[in-house]
Amino acid sequence: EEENSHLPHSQFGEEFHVYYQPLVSLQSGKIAGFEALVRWQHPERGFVSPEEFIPVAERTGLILPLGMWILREACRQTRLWKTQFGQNAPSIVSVNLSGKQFVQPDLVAQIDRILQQTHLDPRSLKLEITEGVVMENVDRTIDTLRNMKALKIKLGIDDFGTGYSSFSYLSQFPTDTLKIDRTFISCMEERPENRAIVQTIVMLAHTLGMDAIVEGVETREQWQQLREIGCEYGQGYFFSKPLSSREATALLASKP
Ligand code: G
Ligand code: G
Ligand code: NA
Ligand code: MN
Repeated sequence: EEENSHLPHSQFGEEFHVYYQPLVSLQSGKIAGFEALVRWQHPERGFVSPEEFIPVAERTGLILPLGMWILREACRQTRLWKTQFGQNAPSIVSVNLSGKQFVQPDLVAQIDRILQQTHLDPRSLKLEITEGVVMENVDRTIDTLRNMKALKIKLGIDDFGTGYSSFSYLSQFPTDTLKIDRTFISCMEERPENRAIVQTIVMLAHTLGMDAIVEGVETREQWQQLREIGCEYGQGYFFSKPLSSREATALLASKP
């Protein structure tokens, strides 16, 4: 089929791996889901950070087939966990979409096809789009987000607080979560104004009918503060670093 116009999946699978970082409910401390994060193990260069290769993949267009491979892989794994762990399976997998992917005219059709192929319940999939990308062309964004929402998937705004948001538009986005950029969390203890900013963003999320997620939670102290603020979910090294699918499976198996 038309997949033949891209590299075969197996070629990505040799060097690229999808890792999974737990998303934790801050109230209960339980795993609510995972964020899928791509890793590249280059045969000569060794580990290459996505911060390095994602921008290159965007420029060259490789992000389109690679991004779809990542999405399919994450959906396949999540569906597998569902059959393995049933009620105790993570209820959501969150996958990052790059700006270039977001503006593809056939994006929604491609997502729909992957959901069909992997038999994943669309309510178990969330797509994360950065604040910078959603604010680039808000009319197009509202259109695209609505079409995505029609698939019954979840949507999240990523790296919130680093770009420039128009709040009037934000209220028109059919998004489910607002993820607060980790730069605000990292110096929350030393700088009280950062705590106020986090608190304000959490309130903003709730006002807009969204749940708040914080990333970069590295200490118990931060976890406690964020829980007091009323933030629903967190991820970060305090809970777990991103895990290979094997490690993530072992973690799920170890939970009662
Ligand atoms: O996993 P790590 O924190 O090293 O990721 C570094 C950057 O690469 C982050 O901005 C993250 O959002 C991005 N990134 C990681 N995995 C993916 C992916 O699968 N797709 C896209 N578009 N970006 C990713
Ligand atoms: O841009 P995005 O939010 O998708 O990036 C997620 C990146 O953050 C990943 O590369 C992941 O490895 C990294 N990350 C996850 N948890 C932590 C943390 O607690 N501290 C720091 N510094 N980075 C983290
Ligand atoms: Na992300
Ligand atoms: Mn982020």
